[in-house]
Amino acid sequence: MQTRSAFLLLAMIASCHGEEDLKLPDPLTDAQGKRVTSAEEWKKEVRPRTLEFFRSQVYGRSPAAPAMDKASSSFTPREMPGDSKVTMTDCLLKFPAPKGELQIKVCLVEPKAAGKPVPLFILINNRSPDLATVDPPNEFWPAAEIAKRGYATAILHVAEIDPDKNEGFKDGVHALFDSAPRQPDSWGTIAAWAWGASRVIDGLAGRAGIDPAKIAVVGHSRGGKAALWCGAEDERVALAISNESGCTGAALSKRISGETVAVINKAFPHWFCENYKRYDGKEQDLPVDQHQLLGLIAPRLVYVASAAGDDWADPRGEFLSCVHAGPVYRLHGGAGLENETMPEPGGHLHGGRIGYHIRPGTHNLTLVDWREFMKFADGKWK
Ligand code: GTR
Repeated sequence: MQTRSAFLLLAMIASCHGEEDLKLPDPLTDAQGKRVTSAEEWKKEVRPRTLEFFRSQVYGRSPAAPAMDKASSSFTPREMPGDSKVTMTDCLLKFPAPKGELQIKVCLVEPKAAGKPVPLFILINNRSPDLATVDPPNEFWPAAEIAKRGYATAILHVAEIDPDKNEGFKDGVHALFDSAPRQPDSWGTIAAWAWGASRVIDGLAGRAGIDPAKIAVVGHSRGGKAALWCGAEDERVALAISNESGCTGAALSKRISGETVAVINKAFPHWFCENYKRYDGKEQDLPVDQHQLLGLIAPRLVYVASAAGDDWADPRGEFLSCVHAGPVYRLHGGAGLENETMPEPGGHLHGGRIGYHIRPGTHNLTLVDWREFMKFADGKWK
C-alpha cells in the first residue's frame, strides 16, 4: 500500500513537473513580441501570421477555391431505406480544374419537413466508402439519428478528394490542381481533405433547407486533423469538430506524448508539407503549437473529443490545447472552455465556445460522441 502511494505521488509530481515545463507560444503575441489586447489587433497582427506558419510549415498551401460548376452539378433524391422521416440526396459537385474537372460525390441526409433551414454536419469520412449506404447504419455516421434531431448531415469520403496513399501526389486533387515541381510548402493530403470539405460547403451552403450560418465540419483521427485545418482556413465553418485527432490535430506537439512529429511524418509522409519534416524530433523548435490552430477558429465554435484509452492521441494534450486556446476566445469576449479542470471519462464541458468531452473506451467515432456533438450544437444553435 505504502509503495503504491509513494508511486502515485511520484507519478503526480512527474506529470505536474511535465506540465510546468511545457513552454508554449503565447497565442496573442505579434511578430514584435508584443501582446495584443483587442480582437481587432489579434485579427490584424496575429491571426494572419499564425495561419501563414501553419500553411508554410505544417499543412501546406492549398489552391484558391474554384467556382463550382452549378449547371452541371446534380442533386438526385433517393429513398432512405425504411425511413420515411428523412430524405437522402446523392450530390455530384463539379469544379473546373487546371487539368480537367474535379467531381465530388457526397451523400446528404436531411430531416423531412423541418419547416426552417437547419444546421449541417459535414463528416470527413476516413473509413469505408460505403458508410452512406450500409444497413444497419454504422455509428461512425448515424445519419438518420442526426436528421431526426433536426440536423442535416453530409458525408464526404476522403478518396473523393485525395486517396490516403503515399504515391508521390500523382492522383486525386494533386493530379488536377498541382503544377510541378512540388515545393516544400505544397499541400499534403490532410490539407487536401480540409479543402475538399470546403468544396462541399460550396455545394451545400446555398441549398434551401440548409442554414449557411450553422455549418459544422467533423472528422475522426486523421479526418479530425483535416476538420480543424478546414475550420482554421475557412471562416464559413461555424463549428469545427475534432474527434481524437491527436498529433498535428488537437494534441499539443511540445508535450511529446503519444504520437510525435517524427513518427507521424515517417508513417504518413504524404499527410503534411515537406517543411514539416524539419521538426522531426525538434518539437521545441516549432514556433507554434496546436492550441494556436484551435485559436485560429476563434471566435467561432470548436469542439475537441478524446477517448480515455486513446493514449496515442494524447487525451491530456488534446485537453490542454483547449485550455491554452482560451486566451484567444476570451479576447473575443467569450469563454473558451467552461472551466479548466479536465473531466473524468464520461464527462463534458459544453458551457463555453470550446466544447470538450472525454469518452471511456478506445480510439473510434461512436454514437456517444455524436450525441455529445449534437448536445453541444443544441446548446449553441437552438
Ligand atoms: C494512426 C495515426 C494517427 C491517426 C490514426 C487514424 O495510425 O498515427 O495520427 O490519424 O491513424 O487516423 O485513425
